[in-house]
Amino acid sequence: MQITRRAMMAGLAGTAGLATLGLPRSAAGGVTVDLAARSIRASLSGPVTEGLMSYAGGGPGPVIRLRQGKPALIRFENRLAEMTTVHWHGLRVPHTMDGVAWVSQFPLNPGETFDYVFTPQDAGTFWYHPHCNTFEQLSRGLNGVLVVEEALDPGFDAEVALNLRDFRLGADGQFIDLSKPRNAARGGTLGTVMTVNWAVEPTIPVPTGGLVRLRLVNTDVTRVHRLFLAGAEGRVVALDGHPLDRHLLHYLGSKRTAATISSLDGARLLLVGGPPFPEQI
Ligand SMILES: [Cu+2]
Repeated sequence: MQITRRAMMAGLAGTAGLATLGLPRSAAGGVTVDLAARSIRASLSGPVTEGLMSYAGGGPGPVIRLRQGKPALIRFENRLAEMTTVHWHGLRVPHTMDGVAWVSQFPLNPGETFDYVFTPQDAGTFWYHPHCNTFEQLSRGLNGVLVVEEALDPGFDAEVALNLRDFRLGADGQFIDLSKPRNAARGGTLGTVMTVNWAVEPTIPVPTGGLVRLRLVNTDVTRVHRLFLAGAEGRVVALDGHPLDRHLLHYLGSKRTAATISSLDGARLLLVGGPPFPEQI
């Protein structure tokens, strides 16, 4: 008997369901994302830094874009040499998809995979990170921005996701102690290399005269960012995924902030953050 592809698919559709056959589940009508955590080396401040961790090959985790009300399937693989999970910060997901080791799932050993399946209920700016040896994996760079797009496009001219993350590196570019007890008992141990999307003071082009939405995510566990905008008008439109009617872009402390800016003709916008306090390094 000759089985055509069509006949085979019809046959499968007639069985109890694809999942019970061990076939990959798909996010029908939604978004499927392949994601892997891995150890990498990269240059952040000059010398190559060993022992970084990322969900991408050479920089911060990818900006994952999902759609409000559309199912998402995120196929995760742990390529680290240690256990990990993925937590979806701020997203309302089923308990079993929340990625908290020993609470909502068993931690994933090196080489193991897990399908995270959920349907985002809220549009907004979120992020994802491990929830297993969390402090160390986060400090080594393991995180990324997650965007849930509105069901109806609000019509911005451009959108920029900014992942604000400090690293604790010595002059040789290698990690120094990730936390100091003295600082841990106070405001936290600040980083030594301040980055945006893993770059020090990057320049990011935006369309002239355009209405630009910034998606600011502070992926640092200790730092409060005081941000100021020069060269354009800006306003905060949402905080932690909640729309706001508030003016001025001013600060960001362990928060997710969405801001709009109107860029001026030929203007250079400066998003300025204050430096860490030296005595806390
Ligand atoms: Cu979190």
